[in-house]
Amino acid sequence: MEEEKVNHSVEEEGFDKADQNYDASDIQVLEGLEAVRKRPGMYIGTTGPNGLHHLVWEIIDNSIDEALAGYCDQIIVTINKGNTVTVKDNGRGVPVDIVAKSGLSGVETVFTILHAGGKFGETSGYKVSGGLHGVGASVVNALSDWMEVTVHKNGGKYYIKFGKGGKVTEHLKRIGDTTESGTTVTFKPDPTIFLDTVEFSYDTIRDRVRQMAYLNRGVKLTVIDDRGETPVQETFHYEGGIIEYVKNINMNKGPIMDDIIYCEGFEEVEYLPGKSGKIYCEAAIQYNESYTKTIFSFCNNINTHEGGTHEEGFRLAIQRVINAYAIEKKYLKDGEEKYTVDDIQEGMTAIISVKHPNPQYEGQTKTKLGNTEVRKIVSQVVGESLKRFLYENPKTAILILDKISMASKARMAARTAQENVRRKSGLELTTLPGKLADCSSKNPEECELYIVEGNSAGGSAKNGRDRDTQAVLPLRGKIINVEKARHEKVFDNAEIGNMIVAIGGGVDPQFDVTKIRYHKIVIMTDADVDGSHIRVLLLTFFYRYMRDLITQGYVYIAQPPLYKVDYHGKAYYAYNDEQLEVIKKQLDLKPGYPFQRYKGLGEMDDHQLWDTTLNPKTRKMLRVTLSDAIEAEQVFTDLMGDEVQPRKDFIHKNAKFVKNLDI
Ligand code: TSJ
Repeated sequence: MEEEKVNHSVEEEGFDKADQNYDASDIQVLEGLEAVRKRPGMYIGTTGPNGLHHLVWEIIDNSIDEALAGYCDQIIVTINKGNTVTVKDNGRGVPVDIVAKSGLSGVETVFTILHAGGKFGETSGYKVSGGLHGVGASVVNALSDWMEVTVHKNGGKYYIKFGKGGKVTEHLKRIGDTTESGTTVTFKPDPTIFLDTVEFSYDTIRDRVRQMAYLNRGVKLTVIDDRGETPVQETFHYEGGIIEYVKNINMNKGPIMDDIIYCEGFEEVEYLPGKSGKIYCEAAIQYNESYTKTIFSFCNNINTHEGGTHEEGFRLAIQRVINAYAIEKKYLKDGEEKYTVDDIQEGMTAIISVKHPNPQYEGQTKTKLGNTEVRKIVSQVVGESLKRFLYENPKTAILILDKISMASKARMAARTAQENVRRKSGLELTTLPGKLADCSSKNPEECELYIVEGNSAGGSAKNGRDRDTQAVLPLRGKIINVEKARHEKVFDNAEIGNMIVAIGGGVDPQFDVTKIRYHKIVIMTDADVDGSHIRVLLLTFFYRYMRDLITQGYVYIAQPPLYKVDYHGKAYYAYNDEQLEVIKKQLDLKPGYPFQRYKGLGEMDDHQLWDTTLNPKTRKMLRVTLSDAIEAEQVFTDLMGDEVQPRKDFIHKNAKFVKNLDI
């Protein structure tokens, strides 16, 4: 009962109070590690694969903090045989002497006492980083089967080991001499906590480690997978930091300039009464020849998906500086409409990264930066650097201003055209397309829209579906590649227009996910190269023009079977090669017994389509929830870009893309 109360108070008081009391030298005991084990979700969001990997991020963050403090430039992350993880850095080493407040050694304090501010949600929303050490290591310890720490410091090598749940099993002792310094931590996640899986994903860890290398320039990060026959190893080290990040994103997008506009600055602010700290701000910008914007923002190395005050400051700056420059250089004449932020961001790739001692996160997924003081700082830093860049690089400035001016003209032309069309035809944007076979239910929660490749499959789907809740929109041929087309062209495309009207939520930046008419949008394409191409085109369209549809998990990929075996008048379906083998075995079929390999959806009749792909009771579907827009960006870039090499890898990457989806 006592413990219940402790838990409760932590939930009630939450972050604000904990934060006010927190100080690097004033470590507070809030509750025992037992509380973490009781409610792991409160600390790491989930006990699924995301939560499992959170453990690794928590440990790496400590080494990154040491690097940001200027004492560490190398971090090695190893996935060992047996699915343990080791993080090693060459920093100063976690302090080993006794901490007055706890009466324990520094190491033991960091690993056994739950620190204020260490509470973080699924989104890593509440993360205090940048100089405040030890945050989260105790949470990892609490959720580990065992954990060991080696510290090299002041000529001595120290060792401590913890058992299940973080209890000390071998106290800190000096086990030898050393000339090095640094911290090495190894842990094994507790399988009684992580019931789904305790297997680490190399790709997931590699992607995050690479991102950390981009966001923290100069730090050399290595990731090693030691589980296989031959070890796999990659090292990431970017002296240019986010400059190289932007270059990488633009690699296949056709940059229109060689340089990157780099902005940097910091300001000391009183973020709470009596508490001051430095807020660092960095941004890197480069234009490419596409018509889409690719802007990612971070606070304390966390991707702020929902934007926030740093992005607002960025927008204020680019709008102010670009318009002032355009007026001065006579791009804009007296009385002409100013460039909008959308005009300026067309074809812009940018990374915005701030580091804040006391970040406040808001929004549905707690990934929106809320600190109001950040707006002005980012606006000033970006404003000054951008202005300087334009004056120092007049040739590049012309390329940029030409691009923006074209975007602006196109926007005005599109607006006029749209108004004309609407006036002339009296067309209401709500008229549902004729090709759509809608469902009778008007309750979006139970409604599904099948977007089906090809007319014949569309016909089978229309006949085979449940008319109450399942709507079918057949697609004729390929849809436009939105990555390479102007906005007006995109909206001219009939297939796209049909989808927009059918789905009913409009398009970004005004897309309103609360207005969509179906809560499941199911992409149904053939299991061949064309099918996967169409699928990627559709996903790209949703990603660019209805992003919330994807981020909130409304998009699915139908899984039609690949094989059918007819046996004694019954049909057996297999969705992959393994299943086909199982069926052959179970039916005890002789080698050479015929089976059908479906080349397209069109080969199935209504009933077969219903049985295998449409019937909610028996079908299988993949849910598309891109948790990391940045990874998606790389995949889309590779797939959709002009470069030949990435295209060659099309099938391969497409497989990776689907794997990247949370299923
Ligand atoms: F969190 C952790 F304990 F698990 C952990 C901490 C894990 C790893 C891999 C590295 C670290 C870590 C901590 N690396 N470097 C440090 N540095 C300190 O803790 C440290 C050392 C000296 C001083 C000082 O003021 O002298 C201050 C700090 C924060």
